[in-house]
Amino acid sequence: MDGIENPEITNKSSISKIQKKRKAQLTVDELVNGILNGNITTLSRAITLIESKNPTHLEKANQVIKQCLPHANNSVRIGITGVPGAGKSTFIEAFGKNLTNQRKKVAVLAVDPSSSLNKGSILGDKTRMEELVKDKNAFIRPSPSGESLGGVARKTRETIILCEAAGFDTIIIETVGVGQSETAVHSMVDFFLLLKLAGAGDELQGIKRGIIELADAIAINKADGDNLKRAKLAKVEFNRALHFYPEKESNWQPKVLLCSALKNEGIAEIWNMILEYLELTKKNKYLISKRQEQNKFWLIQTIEEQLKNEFFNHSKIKIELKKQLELIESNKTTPFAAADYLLGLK
Ligand SMILES: Nc1nc2c(ncn2[C@@H]2O[C@H](COP(=O)(O)OP(=O)(O)OP(=O)(O)O)[C@@H](O)[C@H]2O)c(=O)[nH]1
Ligand SMILES: [Mg+2]
Repeated sequence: MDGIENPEITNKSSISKIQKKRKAQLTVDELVNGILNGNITTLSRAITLIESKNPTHLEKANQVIKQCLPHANNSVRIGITGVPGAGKSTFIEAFGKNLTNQRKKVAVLAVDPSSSLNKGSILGDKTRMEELVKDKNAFIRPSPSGESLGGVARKTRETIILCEAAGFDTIIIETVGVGQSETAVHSMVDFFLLLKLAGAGDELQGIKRGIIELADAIAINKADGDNLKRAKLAKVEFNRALHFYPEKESNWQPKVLLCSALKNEGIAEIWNMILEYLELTKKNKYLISKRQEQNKFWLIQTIEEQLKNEFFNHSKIKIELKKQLELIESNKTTPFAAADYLLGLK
């Protein structure tokens, strides 16, 4: 059968341009070589493959990741969380610039649970990272959209490997302090930093006790101008509160610091503290064992995620699940009997 004719308004030259570009897909070797040479365009293309839902892309992405793996693992991975408006973007700009000024190469990634809703990303506001965006030693990549948290987290973790292979020695992973995303980020970083605001209570900041427990440090941001006094008070309170938490396996005593991302104050101190943490945890071998534990955790996570996807995407299950849901609605079966039945089908 004939296809649909091109509408007259279609620009023929741009069509041929797009077609040429499609043909110019890089091979696995080209991708790997580009990444190892620190080519940012190639790195971006490889990440796009990781994020793709096309099975052939995935296969290719897996080969690229596998070849990059021996060149990965040699960065400092820092997680940063905080409620909307805490100043994450402003902080990452100041913190990142401080590092690139020291000739470090900084990659900024995100685990954004809301991206599936608004198709956007918390890193979308690159305006707050104006300088870092332009910096040739920085690489900023928003969260993949249209994915479950598990999917986003997995892709971000794979992206870390590619960034490390591309020579990025500091990986920053941003997440908004709501939902389960902090736990996911915590499980892929060496150091977890919580950004807080002085004055607003925990309830107001939507921060659960569990997150404070995950934090290796709390930075009270916006400690400037009229806010400075309140910030200092908050520091005393947090320091007191932290003493009630159980000792960390790392033997690290979580710190509370003040900073002003806007005025670039207290930023260098935070980096120095992270260096101190690394020194301690390298010495007591916690860092290595933590990364190993994280790898094991991700193995199990990936299996769970994959099993779930395979199950729910199976054509027979899709039909039967719908039927079982109707039976549940009309009280003709129980959720457990329905689950047993469905799980037994495949
Ligand atoms: N006074 C002051 N304002 C700050 C500071 N850091 C950030 N801000 C301001 O706080 C507002 C929010 O900052 P962002 O960096 O966008 O905060 P965010 O945490 O990235 O917010 P989301 O992207 O919405 O999650 C902006 O208007 C910033 O200019 C600071 O240290 N001091
Ligand atoms: Mg932001």
